Amino acid sequence: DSVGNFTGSQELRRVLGSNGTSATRTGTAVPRTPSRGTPGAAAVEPGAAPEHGGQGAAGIGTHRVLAMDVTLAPRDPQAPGQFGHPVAVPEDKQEEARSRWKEGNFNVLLSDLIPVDRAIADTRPAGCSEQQVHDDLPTTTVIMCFVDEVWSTLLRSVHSVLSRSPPSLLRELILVDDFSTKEYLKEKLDAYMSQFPKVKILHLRERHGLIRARLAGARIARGTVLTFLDSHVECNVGWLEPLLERVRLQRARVACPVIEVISDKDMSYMTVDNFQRGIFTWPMNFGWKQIPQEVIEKNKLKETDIIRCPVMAGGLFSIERKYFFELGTYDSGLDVWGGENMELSFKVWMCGGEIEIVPCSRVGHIFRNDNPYSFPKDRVRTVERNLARVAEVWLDDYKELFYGHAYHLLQRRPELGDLSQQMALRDRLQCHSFRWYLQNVYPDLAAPPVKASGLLMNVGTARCIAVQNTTLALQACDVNNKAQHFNYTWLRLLRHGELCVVPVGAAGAPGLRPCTGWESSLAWRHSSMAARPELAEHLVVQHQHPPACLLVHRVLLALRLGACTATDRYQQW
Ligand code: LR7
Ligand code: MN
Repeated sequence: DSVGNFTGSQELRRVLGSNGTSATRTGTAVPRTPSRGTPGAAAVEPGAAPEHGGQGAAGIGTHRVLAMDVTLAPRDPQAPGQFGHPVAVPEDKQEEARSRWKEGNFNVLLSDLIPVDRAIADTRPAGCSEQQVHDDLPTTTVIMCFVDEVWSTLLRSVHSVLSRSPPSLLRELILVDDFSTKEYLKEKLDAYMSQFPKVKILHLRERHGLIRARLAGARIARGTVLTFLDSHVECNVGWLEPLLERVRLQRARVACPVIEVISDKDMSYMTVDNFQRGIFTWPMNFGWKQIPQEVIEKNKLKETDIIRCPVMAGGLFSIERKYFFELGTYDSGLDVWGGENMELSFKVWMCGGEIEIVPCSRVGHIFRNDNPYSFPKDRVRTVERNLARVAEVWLDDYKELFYGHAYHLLQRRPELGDLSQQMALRDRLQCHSFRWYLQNVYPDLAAPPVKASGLLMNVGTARCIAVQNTTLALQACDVNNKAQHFNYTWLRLLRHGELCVVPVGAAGAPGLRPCTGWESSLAWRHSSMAARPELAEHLVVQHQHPPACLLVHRVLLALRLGACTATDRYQQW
């Protein structure tokens, strides 16, 4: 059962091909009637105790997933949005719908229109309702953080948890109010939730950001397992048992549901493609990537098979509470939003755990284009700083790839705060290297150690730069000559062994100096990759003002640094 596998059950070591990735989900409309009838999981009244397959107190056995399910008998079958169907904005409400959009960055008017306990189609793959789970599944505390969430959407999230989770497994549902400003999220929310003894509300007295807000919830949780959810979700029938089953079987494991799509426009509930892994691309952008069709066929993967993921989306997952704390929870130095899913994913895998998607567990989520709440500081800088913290602690030398793909970070490195505790934690847990992670968990990630390597050929003279002792010379190009071989690193250094090309060396011309790692004054920008196409192929020293270019002097035929001139072939490399 190697960790390089896509799934928990199949032998798969290599990744074939690669498809496009994306973090913005596109859904497929589900059948208009909840046709995938679940003979075994008939409607059960909320509040009724789940039946446990005839097992007495004497022995622990398994039973079928007997999820609580209001889907087949909704309160008001005629209500708009029932069964997850799309809803249209009434003609006379168009203007109102538009103006209310910004309350949540989705169609808030429609959310208010549809029942808070609507039914949705059972989108689980065939076979899920027949699966067995243990009788002694651990209990869970569901933790839902929110800041200024839309009232009806928050209620629908809560109702879906309460009505589709077996009461015996749901220890409590903790709502963490991250210092919301909306009046309705104060006494009115407390009053509404007081009818559900399992719901606890924690009103934070200052804005914590979702990362520290989750931690505040986790600290008071009493369930064996923590299950985190966003506050604009709808849990589908049978969502909880398979997650808890996977954690029960292996405590060092994070179990994630398939995240389905609640349309921000018409509030319909849509299913998504199967066989998708959670992955990231540089500079640490989360996305989903389809397992290649030939891999699915060759290994006879089934839609219900567990899918192992290099990283998780971040919002929806179950993790054993004690294990979460053993891992040091999140880096609490992460601010507001972003990057914490990368941090926990790397930590889990590199320190002996695993992350998987459980296809029989499905939860809808409203995907939207922008955060509907304010960031205490600049949004982009907050996320970049979080990611840089993660890179510094977990990526080893590969952090250069992160910085190299976020070029501007090379020029203005974010102030990262103290990382010593995170470093010490990684030491204490004796975690694997990032190289191990790449080889064993995410072998299909392109992570070349340098951006480019080879000869530095001047276009105007067709001659190449060579290292002669400790100076630079121009020579006839020769690929077999090691002295002409350079690496162009992710930190934009032109490197030959331990030596770096510096803009101005001892002789006032470009020269060589021992590299010292991070040194933006030695960085060369190869501008074919830049926003100035007129400087295509130039090697530009960015930190000089005005920027200077590496060139071959037309008369002396020697290396110089000079004013950048577009289309000058003596400046092209
Ligand atoms: O300061 C904040 N305080 C909060 O309590 C900011 C947010 N929040 C709450 C917020 O109300 C929401 O319930 O935290 C939750 C997540 O915030 P969203 O919904 O704005 O985040 P998202 O869905 O756009 O982003 C995804 O990435 C985040 C990175 O930090 C979190 O991990 C989210 O939980 C995560 N959501 C998902 O994984 C659902 C699938 C989306 C994807 C990919
Ligand atoms: Mn969300």
